[in-house]
Amino acid sequence: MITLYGHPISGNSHRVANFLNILSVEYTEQVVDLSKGEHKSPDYLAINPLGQVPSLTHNDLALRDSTAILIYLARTFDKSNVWFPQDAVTQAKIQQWLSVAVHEVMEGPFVLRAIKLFGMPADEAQVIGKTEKLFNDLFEPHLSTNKWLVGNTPTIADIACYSYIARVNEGNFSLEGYPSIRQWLANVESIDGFKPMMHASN
Ligand SMILES: N[C@@H](CCC(=O)N[C@@H](CS)C(=O)NCC(=O)O)C(=O)O
Repeated sequence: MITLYGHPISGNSHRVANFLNILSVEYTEQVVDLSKGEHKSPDYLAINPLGQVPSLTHNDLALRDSTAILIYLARTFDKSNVWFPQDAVTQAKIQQWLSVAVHEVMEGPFVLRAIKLFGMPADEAQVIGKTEKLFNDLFEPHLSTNKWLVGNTPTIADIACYSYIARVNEGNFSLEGYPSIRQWLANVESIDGFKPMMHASN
């Protein structure tokens, strides 16, 4: 049995929920109420000592970190190996984007949204600069000539990078000047089984 411990407005949780849906894997969703501090309760810390969402349990296995969980799900349930192909070059290219998903995407789009939604203390002008640099130097040029982040079909790189970029508008950042990023978001949204991420205002 698979349980996803997450929160509906957490993009890290959405990455995993979205991929479970796309793979048609049955799972139970357990909401961890961050506003009530449930992620720091002894019961939850026994699953994830970092006290973060998401975590995933599969029978006796407990995993933390959204991108590690994506790799586990791809290896375990994607028998065709299209979401995380096995050759070295493709895996390395996917890892480049998983790293961007947990570093640059978090330092830019995630923080912009967290400033607006939760009042996270941060230098907003600096975070806008990081987001613009990430989009101008990496995502927009790459996606102007590529439909997907790696190769000719979607991979876990697309799933990992999607959620916070799709909701960067909730950080008052417009994607108006980034047509290739907007097209890529639409491409991800057209994948069979795609699960939308809840809007923070819902
Ligand atoms: N590297 C982790 C980051 C997880 C993370 O930062 N989750 C946030 C919610 S989106 C969280 O639980 N924050 C609460 C805390 O760190 O105390 C992942 O990719 O899953």
